[in-house]
Amino acid sequence: MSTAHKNLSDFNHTNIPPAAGIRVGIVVAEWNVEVTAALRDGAVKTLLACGVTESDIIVVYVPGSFELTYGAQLLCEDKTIDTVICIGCVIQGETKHFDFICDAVANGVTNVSLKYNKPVIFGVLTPNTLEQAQDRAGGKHGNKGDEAAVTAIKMAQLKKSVKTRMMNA
Ligand code: DLZ
Repeated sequence: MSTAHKNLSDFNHTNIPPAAGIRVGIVVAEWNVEVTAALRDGAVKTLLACGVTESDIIVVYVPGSFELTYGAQLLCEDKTIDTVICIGCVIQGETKHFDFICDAVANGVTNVSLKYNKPVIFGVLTPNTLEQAQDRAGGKHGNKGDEAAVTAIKMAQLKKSVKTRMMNA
C-alpha cells in the first residue's frame, strides 16, 4: 500500500496513451492548500505534457476533501468532461475526523464514477504528517498529482477504446 518504494512521478514502465482531445475536470480541496496546490500543479503540468490542451482543463475548488465528491458530481454532469480528478490532503489528527473524511471521499468518488459512467480519480493524500504529504506532493516520493493525471488519461482512453470496440462489433 505504501508509496515509499514507488516514485509517484515515474511512468517509464507504463505506456501513456495519446491525450489530445480529452477534457479533464479537476476538483481541488482548499484544506492543506500548500499541499493540494502542489498536487494540482503536478496534475496540470502532466496533463499538458501528455497532450491535453489548456482549454480542456477545468479547475474548480471546494473547501475540504469532504466536499470533493459533490464537486466531482457537478463536473460529471457536464457532458463535455471525460474524466474528473479529485485532489485533497487529509492529515491524520487526534480525532476520528480523519476516518470519516477518508471513508466518505473514497466511497463518494467510487459512487460518482459509477453513477456517471466516467473515470473519477482519487488524487487524495492520507498521510500521518504534513512532512509525509510534502514528500508526495513534489518531494522525495514524487507527486501524486502526476500519478492522478496519468491515471485519468489512461481511464478516459480505456472508456473510448471499449466504446469504439463495441460500436464496431
Ligand atoms: C474539518 C477538516 C479536518 C479536521 N481536516 C481536514 C483535512 O485534513 N483535510 C481536508 O481536506 N479537510 C479537512 N477538514 C475539512 C472537511 O473536509 C470539510 O471541509 C468540513 O468538515 C466541512 O464539511
